[in-house]
Amino acid sequence: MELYFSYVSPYSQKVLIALYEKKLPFVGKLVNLADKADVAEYKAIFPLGKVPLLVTDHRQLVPESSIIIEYLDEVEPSRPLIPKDYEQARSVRLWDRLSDQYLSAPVINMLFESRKPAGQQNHANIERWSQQLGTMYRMIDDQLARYPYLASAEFSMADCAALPALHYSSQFASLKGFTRLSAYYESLMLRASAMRVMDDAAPYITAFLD
Ligand SMILES: N[C@@H](CCC(=O)N[C@@H](CS)C(=O)NCC(=O)O)C(=O)O
Repeated sequence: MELYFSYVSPYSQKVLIALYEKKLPFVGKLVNLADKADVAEYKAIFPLGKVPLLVTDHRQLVPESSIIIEYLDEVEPSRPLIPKDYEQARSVRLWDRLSDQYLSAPVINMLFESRKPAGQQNHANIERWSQQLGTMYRMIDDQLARYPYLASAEFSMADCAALPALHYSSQFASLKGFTRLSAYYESLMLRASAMRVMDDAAPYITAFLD
């Protein structure tokens, strides 16, 4: 398997965490989203130009982080990231989607906004995205009263999605005051998969934010 990815992309980080959790070997193909030639070359493979993208051993293209993780569960079912039980799987898919849509999406917007000179930043948008993050923090904190992980009793795809987003969002909107969420974030960050991804990503993130 090959994975086209960017270390800066939370959706890529989500899939990297899943690959390391499942201990699946893969060939990493870094895409520099800031380099026009690199992006043009990548778009020849995947015209939408979005990372991550998995290329299977049969040369099938599997885009979209959640669809990639569904595929990984087929390849290596013994450490499932999407439970077999329907109700649990639905909860995992829901919290995966909420994390992607309402944590990762505003966080990416905030990241790009923070790179603009102070005078050119759109404060109304920053306020809107911050409020969205605050709402998600409240919802996740409440949800964590049910399970030790975001969507079920076991680590799942929902946690793979939430962690990279929280890693970024905590720089913009403090987790303080959200006791369960803070403890959850800290415990996830101690997982070998997460430490590896965040350590590898750190220099790329620093360069991106510079
Ligand atoms: N829904 C997609 C989102 C992928 C996505 O938006 N990736 C961003 C990086 S975070 C990207 O490739 N952006 C490049 C572009 O839009 O040209 C997923 O879950 O994989």
